[in-house]
Amino acid sequence: MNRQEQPQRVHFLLSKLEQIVGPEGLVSAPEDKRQYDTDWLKKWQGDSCVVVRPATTLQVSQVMRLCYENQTPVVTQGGNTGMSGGATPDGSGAQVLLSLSRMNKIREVDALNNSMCVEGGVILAQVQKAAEQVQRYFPLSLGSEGSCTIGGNLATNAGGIAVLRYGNMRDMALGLEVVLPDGRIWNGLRALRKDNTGYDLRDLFIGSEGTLGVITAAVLKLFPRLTTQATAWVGASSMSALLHMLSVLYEQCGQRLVAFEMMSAEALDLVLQHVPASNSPLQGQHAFHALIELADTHTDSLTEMLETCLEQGVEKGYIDDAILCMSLSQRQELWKIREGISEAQVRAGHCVKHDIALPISALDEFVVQASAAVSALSPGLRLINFGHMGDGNLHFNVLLPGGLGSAEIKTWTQTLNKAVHGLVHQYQGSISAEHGVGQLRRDELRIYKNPVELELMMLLKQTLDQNQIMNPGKLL
Ligand code: FAD
Ligand code: 2HG
Ligand code: ZN
Repeated sequence: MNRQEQPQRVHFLLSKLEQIVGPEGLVSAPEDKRQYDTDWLKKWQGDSCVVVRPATTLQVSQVMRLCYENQTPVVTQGGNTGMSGGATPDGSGAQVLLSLSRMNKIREVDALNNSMCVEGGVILAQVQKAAEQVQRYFPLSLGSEGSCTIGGNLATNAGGIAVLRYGNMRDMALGLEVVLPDGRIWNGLRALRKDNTGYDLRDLFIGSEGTLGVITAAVLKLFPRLTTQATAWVGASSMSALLHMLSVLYEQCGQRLVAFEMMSAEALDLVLQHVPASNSPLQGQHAFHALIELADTHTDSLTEMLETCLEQGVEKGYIDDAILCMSLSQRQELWKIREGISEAQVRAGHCVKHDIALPISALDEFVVQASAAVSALSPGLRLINFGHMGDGNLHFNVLLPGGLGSAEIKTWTQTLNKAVHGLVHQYQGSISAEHGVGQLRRDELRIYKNPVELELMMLLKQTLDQNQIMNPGKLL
């Protein structure tokens, strides 16, 4: 569309959209649109032509049909907490931003089937609460759980802190309802644990980052409620030592081990510096720290079990110090430190993020080599290394020195990405473990993804989204 055509076309589109969703479902004033057009990290600034907020699946379908017929690109957005710029429109003023924020109903809770059917815009924390009300547990847990949505969690196949026990979001979904790019509704809301009737379309849409369709509802799995917990914080002198500690816990606690979150001394220091009222859990210096949590449905002896493992860890030299939580408030304080890392990075300046996955057995060697590679580039770079070590996912982030201009930031970003992701590739790891590709990793995907896989992905995209209107410029 050329510039002269644009205002007329936008006017036409707005009036048609208003007929579908009513005035309360449209946001068009620039000052009101801004919060949708900018991402959480304030890294990407887009300019949508309008934000449309349908309230039902039928309305989503009608919106998509209209956009399909008019070849108008659509960017789907949930809680807008994504870290890869996937939910931010481009700056053309031509893309419709479809927000799921009004599709926030819990449709059904079936405790006997251990499942729950919810709309795509339901906030994750509300799902967790609804599960608790029927003595069940929904295990996806992220720092953004008060704002991110189930649709966004599915579209990014979110990970978080309990993956080592429960898997990713993909492992917590039974069925989906998806509005296709041409407006057709696929009702795949099956609440079954077994269904071998052909290709798995559900898994195709999970992790597709809004590029294949709009996830309007999902049937989620529920799990037994965890009633006992034991939490500890440990300090170790190396990643290798910490990995041995993880192994002891895995062997002796099995499925009771729900979280093993690592952070380097630099990551901890950053939190202590930038998050008010945070205190170092241990005395003395430790190169690496880990927050460990066991949980179970019944066993009362979890604290003793964890204590025994920690004693063994100290005896064998895997950890140098540890504290075992004795109260709920102490536990909350420790989690506050872990969950404060993202915010601390934002306050500290510009971080070049690397959300990587490696075989757990390769983590130590990788960290030694990658840390040396980063240090060799410049002594002014601060490595903020932390993550979900129990499942092999590191946030191997690098804080740049202050006062850099945008051109220097861009150059540093390219240099660091090349150094870190090049090494990840050598170790057969992934350059996006849990945050998705979005616009952040799109170009790098072409470098590191197997060409056959890429070609198949492009064929699928072409088949499902013939007019290429679903989140263009993201993922592929
Ligand atoms: P959005 O940001 O709105 O969208 C993300 C992507 O999904 C976009 O591509 C968008 O187009 C698409 N999308 C959204 N909704 C739909 C839908 N209904 N249908 C189709 N496509 C859709 N992520 C982790 O995995 N693990 C973590 O531990 C973690 N911690 C975080 C901590 C903080 C403090 C923050 C700010 C973010 C964190 N994240 C984490 C990233 C983010 O919260 C997750 O990726 C989350 O799943 C995104 O959900 P959302 O609803 O905000 O999606
Ligand atoms: C986390 O694990 C999130 O806290 C965010 O995935 C990671 O800030 C980051 O880079
Ligand atoms: Zn994470």
